[in-house]
Amino acid sequence: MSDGIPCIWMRGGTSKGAYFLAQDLPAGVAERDAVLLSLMGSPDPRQIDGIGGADPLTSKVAILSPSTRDDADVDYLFLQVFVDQAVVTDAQACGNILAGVGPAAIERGLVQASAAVTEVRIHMLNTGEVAVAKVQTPGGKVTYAGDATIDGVPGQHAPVPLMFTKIAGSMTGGGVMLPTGNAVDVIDGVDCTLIDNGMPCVILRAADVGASGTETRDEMEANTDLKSRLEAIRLQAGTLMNLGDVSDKSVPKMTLVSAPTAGGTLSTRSFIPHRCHASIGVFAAVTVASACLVEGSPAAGLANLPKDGTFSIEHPTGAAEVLIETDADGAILAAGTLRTARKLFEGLVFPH
Ligand code: NQM
Repeated sequence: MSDGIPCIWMRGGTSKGAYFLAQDLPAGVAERDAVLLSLMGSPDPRQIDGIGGADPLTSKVAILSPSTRDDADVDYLFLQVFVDQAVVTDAQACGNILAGVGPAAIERGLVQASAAVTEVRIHMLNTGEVAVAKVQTPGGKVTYAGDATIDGVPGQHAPVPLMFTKIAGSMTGGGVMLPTGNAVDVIDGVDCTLIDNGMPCVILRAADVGASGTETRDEMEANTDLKSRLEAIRLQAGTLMNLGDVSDKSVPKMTLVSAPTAGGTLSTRSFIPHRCHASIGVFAAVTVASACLVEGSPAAGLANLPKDGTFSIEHPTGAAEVLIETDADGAILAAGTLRTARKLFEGLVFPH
């Protein structure tokens, strides 16, 4: 395909990605993925022949289409394009790229702005759940200007609050958070919580794998022994979590937890799954916050639980705020977070 493809290049939360309408991409999965690999410049650690940013956090794709469901306005398929492997996977959701979906859907005419703030119900095709985003649309147009801040992104931008319900077992199935039914499974001698409340994660104490949990992203990435140990645990956890052989999948994520150091709930360092995250994923943060409520788990043992339901999940560049609503028995009813997004470029992108 030598003709250009209409594309919006958008920052969503702490990630960046290419937003397309499904109708503008090949319908066949193999052909579509070949196009996406080509335009991102994968596989190549520098993605020099594409628009990807040589980092999993900037090698992401959102595909939007009119919703197939009555209770949603737009369908959103998230695809992770691996940087250094010829892999495109739909085996995870992405709550950061999700932050740009409402604005992009309005910009591309899939959703009409209805008031100063437009509520966009987004059917997340990766997990089958619906997220609700609130987009600032003064005068019927999306604005990205505002005074909201999120750690990991410089400056102030328009707020995009996101709310989720029924995300337990999003990829691991069964509508339950703990796919093995256990607060702790011991893998290679390490206590792990295998959990999915929006994102399949393996949560373990940093100290149990010889880390302090306060390392920088670069320090973590340089620790090849730690990375091999985590990958060995991850491959076993994948099977236990009903995810099958995860060697070519970006889930489960590996999250090392330690006591908070900045007044938050818990400190984290996440591997997604091979590179260390510069901050933490949205659904990963929701899942970690949920793990803090699982009695007997490593996260619960280290967490300083909030009284008002607002969890502050510390990460290498600050903290992510997660709101968790529970019922009288402590069961999780809904989760939410605040993100921002910014349209960076709109035009045609040219696959090779
Ligand atoms: O967990 C990175 C990100 C993500 C995913 C990753 C995400 C989420 O920060 O919802 O947002 O875990 O691969 O964009």
